[in-house]
Amino acid sequence: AQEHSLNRDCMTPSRHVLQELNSFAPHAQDLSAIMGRIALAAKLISRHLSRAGIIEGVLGFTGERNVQGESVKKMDLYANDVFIQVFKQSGLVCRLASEEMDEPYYIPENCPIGRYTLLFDPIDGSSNIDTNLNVGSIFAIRQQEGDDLDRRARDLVQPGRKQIAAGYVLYGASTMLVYSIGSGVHSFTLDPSLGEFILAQENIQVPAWGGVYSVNEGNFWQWDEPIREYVRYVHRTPGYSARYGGALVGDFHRILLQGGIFLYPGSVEKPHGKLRLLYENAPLAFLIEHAGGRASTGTRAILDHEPTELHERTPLFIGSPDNVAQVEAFLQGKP
Ligand code: AHM
Ligand code: MG
Repeated sequence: AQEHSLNRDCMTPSRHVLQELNSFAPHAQDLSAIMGRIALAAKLISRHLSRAGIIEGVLGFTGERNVQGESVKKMDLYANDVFIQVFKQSGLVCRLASEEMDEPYYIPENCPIGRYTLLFDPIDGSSNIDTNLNVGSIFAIRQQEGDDLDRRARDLVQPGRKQIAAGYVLYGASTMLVYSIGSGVHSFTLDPSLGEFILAQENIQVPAWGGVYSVNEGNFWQWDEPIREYVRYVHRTPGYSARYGGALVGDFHRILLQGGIFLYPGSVEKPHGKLRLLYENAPLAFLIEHAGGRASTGTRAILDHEPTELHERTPLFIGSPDNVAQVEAFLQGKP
């Protein structure tokens, strides 16, 4: 029994990657090292968040606006820098693209051998920070393709099917890391006494149906009629419960474990919704598909959507397969 529990205590994300892939597989060592660096980024961000209000630079805005015209929070910048710093001198990742950066960031010293690209949302749901509610980080790993110096990063502007791994960190009551390299979805909890992420649950499967629906109903009058019809249907049908936390990672985590659906439809103001394909929708779509669920733009799988630009947005309907199919039926006018 002791051996079993020690084995479990030593199951960090880097080691888990080696267990999942054959250790001699071409990418195994690289992906294991990448996961180790992401875990370090998560710990740095988690530590910073946990001292909000007592150290400088956690709460509030920087006074600047990002590429998409949104006000930048101090934590957005800190977390973005953390991801860049942990991959310096890694020889792994040549380029990083994030929600907070206009163009991809190059790490020239890694480029001769760096074979991967990291796409990430450093702090997702950052409006939650100032009130001490959960936020997250989202990431995806792709094989480096094309010319390193192509600043427009055409090779990154490709469907989510190109992802070889994806995951998120949830900074909640505890800090969790959830990832997949295409063989199941696995979660880890940060043990603060050890400073390590330790395996919590392997091969997570989303329930086929769930009663939770998660959507910002403040946008009701901005939606197209089919979405309004769906939400009216939910209101008059027993068995549904609304849950919306303002941070996608937290809302998604609940649905992954307990079933249901998260919706961010297009609206009059934002016809493609708010969430970004490459940093938010595609990584979570990768996870949900590997957990037996579905993610849809309303008309096709998120992972098959062909982007035309780096910071592109799409509507998002993600969660239990039966719930997603039902929303699609409403959108097609045949519920
Ligand atoms: P952010 O990455 O700029 O923080 O924006 C994404 C967040 C999601 O976490 C969340 O689901 C959504 O925005 C909430 O938006 P809204 O306030 O419109 O409901
Ligand atoms: Mg985000």
